[in-house]
Amino acid sequence: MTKDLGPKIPSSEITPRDVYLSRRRFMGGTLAVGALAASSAWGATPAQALTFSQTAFPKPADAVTDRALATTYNNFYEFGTSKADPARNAGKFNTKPWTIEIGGEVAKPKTIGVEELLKFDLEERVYRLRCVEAWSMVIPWIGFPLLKLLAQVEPTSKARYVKFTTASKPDEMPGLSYRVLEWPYTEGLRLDEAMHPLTLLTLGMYGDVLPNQNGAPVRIVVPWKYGFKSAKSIVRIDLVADEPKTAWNSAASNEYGFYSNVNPAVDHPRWSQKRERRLPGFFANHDTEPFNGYGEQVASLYAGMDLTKFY
Ligand SMILES: Nc1nc2c(c(=O)[nH]1)N[C@H]1C(S)=C(S)[C@@H](COP(=O)(O)O)O[C@H]1N2
Ligand SMILES: [Mo]
Repeated sequence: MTKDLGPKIPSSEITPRDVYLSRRRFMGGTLAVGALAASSAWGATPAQALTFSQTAFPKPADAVTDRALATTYNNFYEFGTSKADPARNAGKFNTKPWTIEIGGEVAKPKTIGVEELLKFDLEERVYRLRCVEAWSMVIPWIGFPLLKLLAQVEPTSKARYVKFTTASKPDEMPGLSYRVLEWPYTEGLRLDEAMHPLTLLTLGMYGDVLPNQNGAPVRIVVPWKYGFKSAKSIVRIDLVADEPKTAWNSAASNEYGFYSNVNPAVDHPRWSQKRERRLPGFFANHDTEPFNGYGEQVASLYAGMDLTKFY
C-alpha cells in the first residue's frame, strides 16, 4: 500500500547522499545506529536506538538534513521561541511514564502507553518538513500510520475531525510562562487527513527515540502541511464532530488557516511561500512544491475546495 507514496522530486534536485544514508545502505536490514547517536553532542536526550523495519517506502532524492541541525534548530514554543531554545531548555522535560488518552466520538476510548505504541510495526519515512516560516529540512522519521491507532478506538459516524492536545508541564517547560500561544498547544486534522497513510504517528528520528526538543516521546508528522500542524509531545487525541480550535489558528486566523497545506500559490500575509530555504542554506534555494511534493498522494482530499479560501 505504501509503495507509491513517495513525493515527486525533479532529478535536478538530486544531490549526493550524505554519510547517514550511505552508512545505512551499507548496514542494511534493521538499523543499529544507536552507537552512532550515543556520542550525542546533538541534544539533551540520551540516545536510545529503536528497532524498525526497512520498508518499501520511497525516499525523496533530497539529501537528508544533518541530525545535529534537525535537533538544534527547532520550533517548540513550550521551551522558548528562538530556534536554539528547545535543545537548550528541554533537558528537564520528563517523558517517562507517558500515555495518550484517546476519546471523544469513539466506540472504544482508551489510554495507551508509549511502550504499547512502540510495539506497532515501526518504519522509517524520510519526509520533508516545511515550516510556515519558509525553511525546510529532510528528516528520517520513525513511526507508524496514525490510522492504525485510530482504527483501534473505532471512530463513530459523528467523528469528522481529530484534535490533538499536547503536554503542558509548567515546571518543565519554561516557555509556558509566556502567553505567546494558548496553552496547551493544540492542533487538528480532518478525519480523512488523519486517516491518510502518509500521516505518521512518530516515535523516533535518525534511528533513535525522539529527542525532547523534537517532540518526545510521541508526535505526529503530516508531511504535506506546514510544520506547525505536526503537534509535538501529544497527550490526548479526541475525535470530534466540529472543526477544533487550534493554537496557531486561534492566535492569528488570517495567517494560519486550519488546513495549512503547503501551497506556493497562497502567500502568508507577511511573506511569500513560493520559495523555501532548505537548511542549512542561508537563502531561498528551492521552489516550494504544492502539498510539499506529496500532491499525487493527497490532492484528491481537497477536490473541489478553493484552497485560497481554505488555506
Ligand atoms: N507542542 C508543539 N508542537 C509543535 C510546535 C510547538 O511550538 N509546540 N511547533 C511546530 C512547528 S512551527 C514546527 S515547524 C515543527 C518543528 O518540528 P521539529 O523541531 O522537529 O523540526 O513542530 C511543530 N509542533
Ligand atoms: Mo513551523
